[in-house]
Amino acid sequence: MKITQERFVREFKKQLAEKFALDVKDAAPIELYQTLVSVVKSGYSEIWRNTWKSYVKNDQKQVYYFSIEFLPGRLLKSNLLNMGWYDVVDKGLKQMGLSLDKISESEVDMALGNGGLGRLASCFMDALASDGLPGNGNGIRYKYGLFKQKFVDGYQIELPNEWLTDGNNWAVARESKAVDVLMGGQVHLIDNGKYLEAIYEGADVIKAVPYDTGIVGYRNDHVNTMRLWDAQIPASEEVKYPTIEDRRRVEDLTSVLYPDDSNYEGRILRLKQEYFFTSAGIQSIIRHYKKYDRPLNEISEHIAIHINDTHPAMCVAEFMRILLDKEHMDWDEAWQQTVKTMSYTNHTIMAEALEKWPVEMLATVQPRILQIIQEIDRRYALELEGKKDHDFIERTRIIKDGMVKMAHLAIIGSHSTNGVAKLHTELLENDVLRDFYELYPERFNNKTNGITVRRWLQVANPELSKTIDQAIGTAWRFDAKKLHELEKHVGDKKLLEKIGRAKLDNKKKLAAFIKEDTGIEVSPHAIFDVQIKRLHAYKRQLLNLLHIVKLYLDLKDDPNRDVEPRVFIFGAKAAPSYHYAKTIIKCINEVANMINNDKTINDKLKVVFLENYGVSLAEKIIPAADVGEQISTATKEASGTSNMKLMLNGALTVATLDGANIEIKDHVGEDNIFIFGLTKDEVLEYEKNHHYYAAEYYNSNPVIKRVLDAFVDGTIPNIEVEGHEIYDSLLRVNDEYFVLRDFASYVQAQEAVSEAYKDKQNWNKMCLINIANAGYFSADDTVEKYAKEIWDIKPNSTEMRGKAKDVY
Ligand code: H53
Repeated sequence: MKITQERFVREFKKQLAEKFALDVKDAAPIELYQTLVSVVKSGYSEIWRNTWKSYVKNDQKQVYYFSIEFLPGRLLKSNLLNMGWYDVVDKGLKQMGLSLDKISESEVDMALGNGGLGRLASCFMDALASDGLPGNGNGIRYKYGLFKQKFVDGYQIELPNEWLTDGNNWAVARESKAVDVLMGGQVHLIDNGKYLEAIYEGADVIKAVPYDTGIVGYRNDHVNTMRLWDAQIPASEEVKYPTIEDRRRVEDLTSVLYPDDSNYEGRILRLKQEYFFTSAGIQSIIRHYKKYDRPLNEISEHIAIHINDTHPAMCVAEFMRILLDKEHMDWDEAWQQTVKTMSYTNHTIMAEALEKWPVEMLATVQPRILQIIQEIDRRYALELEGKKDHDFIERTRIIKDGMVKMAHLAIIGSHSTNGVAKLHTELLENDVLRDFYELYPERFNNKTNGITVRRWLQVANPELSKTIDQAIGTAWRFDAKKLHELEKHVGDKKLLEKIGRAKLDNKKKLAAFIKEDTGIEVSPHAIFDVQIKRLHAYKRQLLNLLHIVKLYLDLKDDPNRDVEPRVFIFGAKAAPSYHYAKTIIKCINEVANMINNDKTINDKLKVVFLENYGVSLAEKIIPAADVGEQISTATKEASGTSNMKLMLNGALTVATLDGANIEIKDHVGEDNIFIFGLTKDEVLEYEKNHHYYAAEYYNSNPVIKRVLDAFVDGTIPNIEVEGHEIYDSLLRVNDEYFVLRDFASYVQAQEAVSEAYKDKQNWNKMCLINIANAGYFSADDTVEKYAKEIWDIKPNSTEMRGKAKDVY
């Protein structure tokens, strides 16, 4: 729909009157928001329908991205931007005395994910649509999103996140597309003369109802679908669930998102969730495929299914189940189609995150799926007999010691396994999945993660976006790699000043938000040093904290010390059951209290821990960051994506040589990033030879000793228990993540940051180089590589990218 300001205002007023019988001046923010969503939706619904129809008409190969998490955040502004409506709507609302920023605040974040994995899935959704690619999301519509975080006396408290209270205005429920998912009970295979028939007894029938959300591509008349499934009781089964508790047993299946990131809890409900959305998705894909009478032994030429981490690994077995039991295909043919259809991304090498499920548990969730996995495993071992030694086969088979290894299922059952950054893929190939790499070298590949530059720069940081437009035009808005043209302007002092000014404006906004949210006053002229990510020991928020305590103690020794003022900003949720992570939160909060209330410190040092970190809060923090902390122990962070978002917004990175940090360094050059710490080889060597003794660093480095002592000698108040826990984890449990080993090197890097900040012009130059190189981490390009090298799908639109001009 072509929109003009006049037309938008008319439509908005009309829908407000129809929906709520209200005038603009009488409407509450939520009513204004809901009206705006309806107007926006009516703007893309026809394109949505046409996109889908064109896939069918052109018989186009499509990818289905299966992910147990999606973390889209708010959709309003990003949809407006992608539709090309942003400015018109902004002005139209102003004309009515309204503000887009304020209305947008009424949108509750869609927080159906924990962190990097879920946010990546949403960046990919946006990129698939913007690349004009036929791509669909498949996941779970949790009734409760990731918990709301509050701090009480410095401790994290979790509150339920009932994001659906006002309804979700973007999604469309499609009862007519519901499918039945069978769980539990028993299964018998009966030879009926023609084929083996699977007879289910005593299984629960669960109705999976899809909720579809349109994913609008950037100015290309292309809208894809993210399909999230809700669990309901089928009408025919109502009598089986007479009490509220009985009903809950079914409905609770999609109630809560498990709040763990890079970790898994072996709970049966989680396994049920995994089977539920996997089965619902696969059934609906095959049903749709069959609608057009296409032969099933060619299905892999028409659809690709992506397994995002191991949670949807049962896709392999469910696909086999349908081809075997419902379509009566023979095993070999079904297996061939399955392997050709499936692909898998590994997102971690951390042992605790690699899912293993007890065989008995899988038997109670879906006995037929277990049978199929057992058969895949048996055939796998048989196939390798005589080709590989016994140990190799035992190490790599799917079922071992009564546990089903989901990563093995995903690798054996798919044609592609990729890591998410060069280093990560290298570690998979040479270390964690070495055996499989030896077996299937052609299946392994790297796809370094990417982010959507639209949300993380165009929407989140309009000031910087405009500055960039003035320097290099608007082509970067269609092709983020064009940001690189900024490098030609590295000597343009006016531009450098403007970049500095945009940052200062954003810092002022964040300072106002911090004041309103926490009561803490911070100076926008201080360095804003940001660490935003899940709280996890390997991400080493603790290293950051130890450095802060050092700076504090230095200032206590010498209050007149000449320091570059800093505001340390944290945003992080800890899994509710992750005790150590919560201890670190408490300690950060108490250090913050101590420092912020110490009059002798003044504006030289401030520590702010913002509550309830999520996508929308990230959009406020990132544009205002001067420094991004990417300080995980080398080898532990598969990729990281906040590193990319922060550099894109002109923050300089303090980084270990871990995950995608290495590729960031390769792009910006060593002079434009602050690298420190152990390398991958050093970490692996320590881990192999066990000759790291943290206490040596404590005993030999008086700074470390003094900082650690502050945790146990009462210097930092209110952490009697927590302080000891930290102290013991480093000295008695021997510092699993090499915090003390990297401390001195980290301090040095931080000193270099302070020194560099003194020369503002040079600092801004470094920022420019970071912005200019961030385009290499655009999700549009990452997804294009998946499309070409893994999924074999092609764009259907007439390549609008780069063609629409004069956006702003
Ligand atoms: O996935 C991100 C990576 C990040 C990694 C993260 C992740 C999760 O958020 C959850 C589970 C998991 O196995 C991995 O920790 O390094 O950037 C996207 O790839």
